[in-house]
Amino acid sequence: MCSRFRPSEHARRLIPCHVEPAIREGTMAQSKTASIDEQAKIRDLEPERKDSTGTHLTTDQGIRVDDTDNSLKVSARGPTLLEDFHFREKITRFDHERIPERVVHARGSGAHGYFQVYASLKDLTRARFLKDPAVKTPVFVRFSTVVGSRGSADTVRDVRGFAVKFYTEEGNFDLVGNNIPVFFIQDGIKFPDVVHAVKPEPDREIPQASSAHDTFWDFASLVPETTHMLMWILSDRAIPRSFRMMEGFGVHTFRLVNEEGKSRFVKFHWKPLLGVHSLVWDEAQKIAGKDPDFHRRDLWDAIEKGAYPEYELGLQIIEEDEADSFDFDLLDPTKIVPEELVPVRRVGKLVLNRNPDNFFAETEQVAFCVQNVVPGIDFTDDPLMHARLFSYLDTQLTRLGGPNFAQIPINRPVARVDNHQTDGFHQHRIPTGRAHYTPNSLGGGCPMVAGPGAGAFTHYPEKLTGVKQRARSESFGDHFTQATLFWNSMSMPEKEHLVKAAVFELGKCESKDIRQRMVERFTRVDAGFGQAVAAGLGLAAHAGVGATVKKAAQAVAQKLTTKRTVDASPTLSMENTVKNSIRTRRIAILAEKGVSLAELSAVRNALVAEGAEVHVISSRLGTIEAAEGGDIEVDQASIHVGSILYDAVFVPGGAASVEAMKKLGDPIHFINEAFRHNKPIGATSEGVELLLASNIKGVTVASAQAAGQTFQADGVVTVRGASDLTTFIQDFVKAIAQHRHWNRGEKEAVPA
Ligand code: HDD
Repeated sequence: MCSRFRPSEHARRLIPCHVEPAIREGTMAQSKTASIDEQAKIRDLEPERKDSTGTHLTTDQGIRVDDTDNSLKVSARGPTLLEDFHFREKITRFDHERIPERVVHARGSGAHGYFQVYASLKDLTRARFLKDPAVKTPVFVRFSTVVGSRGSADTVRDVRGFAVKFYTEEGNFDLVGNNIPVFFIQDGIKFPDVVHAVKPEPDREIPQASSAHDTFWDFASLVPETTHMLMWILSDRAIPRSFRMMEGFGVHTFRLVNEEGKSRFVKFHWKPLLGVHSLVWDEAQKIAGKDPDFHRRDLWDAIEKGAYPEYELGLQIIEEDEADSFDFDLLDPTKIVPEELVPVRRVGKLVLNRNPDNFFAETEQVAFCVQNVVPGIDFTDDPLMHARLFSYLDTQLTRLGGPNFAQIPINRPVARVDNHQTDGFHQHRIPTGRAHYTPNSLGGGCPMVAGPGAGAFTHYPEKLTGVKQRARSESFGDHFTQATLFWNSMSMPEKEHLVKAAVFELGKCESKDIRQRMVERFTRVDAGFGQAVAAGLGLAAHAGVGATVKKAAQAVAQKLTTKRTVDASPTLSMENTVKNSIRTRRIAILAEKGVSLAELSAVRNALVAEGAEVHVISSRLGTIEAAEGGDIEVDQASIHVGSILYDAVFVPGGAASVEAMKKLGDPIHFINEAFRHNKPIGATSEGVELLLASNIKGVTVASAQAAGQTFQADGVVTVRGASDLTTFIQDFVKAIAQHRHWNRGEKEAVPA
């Protein structure tokens, strides 16, 4: 007996009379749905996991193999025989190991975890996973870069994908977002254009994983709607320190629909509990060479060590009747809703606590589809979203080889799947029975459609009228106000980084016309911004700019009187992020033979107690002898690492250790580079001498406690001859929690 769904009128007549009335009427809740807990997806994947420990090698047909190193030949030196089925199978399987990489977001890293809502959101949505705070919904998350190929470096300047698959009891919900809340284009029909422009140029396949080339900026300079997103991509948001330290955004305005059918607009946010932090561009480029897997490794290591990445889900709720109250169109994906106008309500937490068992099976085969929503979450008429509703399913057909990709273990829902979609490449199910059509009487009318009372998805009955046309709404016409808002919201160092990034990117363009057009564009965003970029490129700021800017400003002023707006949004600045913890920060201790064990240990223990990861770095691996005697284990040799792979550096005292380091290029370079990249630097006792021997800039002060000098600069913490390191440690921890010391003077003069 089928006991799940509300039958259609027609099917109802065919339902055998022994089916309960509640089912016939579609009011009975789903009965065969798996109960969901944090481990539900992990359990679901369990039968697919394969551990070959203690087994014999077999062919794909299960036949044991006697030799996998020598092909079958006519004699030891003779030709290979076609009969050798093991050889042919092994080579054939190898030949077909690769599948097409994603056309965008090819490089990514995934992790399992769970999501739990803090309190029921039943006033807002009928989505069950958002209504029950007792439920931990399993998730799989994939972070990615957009432009580069699968093997490209992690730390390139790019948008980062932040895609979350929730395996809810009502089916899969995919929130396929980015770490930037707006997009380059307003209508999905332009997606192939923007992607062709940013990908390596088609004749030379150069450059890899970079927007710094002519075709991208040619497109951008001709398409004003890109302006707001360009500001974000040139900002430090595009070079995150870690996937664990970046925000995520659903970008589009979605709908939440509650049990009563009331709809509200919603913007989805992910807020990392560690705050939002970035790299420095010079550092990011160097890391791409030294450790191209920097972000992937960081995510993997954090999860392995139990430092689980955590993000809060934030909602901006906009009542339907408020939708027109802003100075932009809510359906325009190049716009944010400033948090100062609609606060972000933090409603639940995402925790990533398990690495995949197999990269290909999970991270590569996972297929996110924007169309995957559950009852209570619905779409809006954003034209970018609509293109996505088509594109994601379509792309998986090629990438994953056919229409049964939802049956691949990582993609299959934990909720039951029953339908008449059948056959096709790689069908894994064995549907039983004769009636694979609707309506049927031979199968008891099953599976039957359900009503909302039985958990069915019913599309929000939005009223629509209109004339068919290819057009862009006039309300999508303002491409500058929010770009200017972004500029206005940045701190001074962030503005400097934006200018430098623009100069870098445009300086890589061969066409002067493109540079000039972009300078004009940036000048419309902000005259000072445009002029600074022009100066960096050796160009004149565009003539007539003053008039354009004035006109734009007038238009904004006019809007201000009628619509809700802000002229700066402090929440957009990373300067205002969480800076209260050093958890998971990587800290280098530079040491050679003769280092002070007391200082090294006291500082290391204190940093580890605060949750940091501390490495002793020396000229070679093994152990070094401390000044007090006893050996200290070296974690990394300087040949393997560099300051770019650390968040802060500490130089303990010990005269012999410091004298040795003063004669080596690596420790001096380490200090110079850390300083240049605005990183906290700590030194105790003779360790201060190493700072003085480097090129870093600051002031030297006679030490209060002992002979010699201390060194002072923003984010540089030093002490000489203190018997108690408590104050030093407190100050150093505070400096590390700041992440970077952007206002450090004269850093540009330091050779690194
Ligand atoms: Fe997209 C992948 C995010 C616009 C077409 N997109 C993809 C991924 C993310 C996003 C995170 C990687 C998913 C994964 O890890 O497998 N995309 C976005 C966001 C957009 C956006 C936040 C704007 C708001 N995308 C967009 C448009 C189109 C696509 C307008 C097409 C009309 N996106 C794709 C795709 C991809 C994809 C070609 C490549 C691989 C895949 O889908 O599964 O279909």
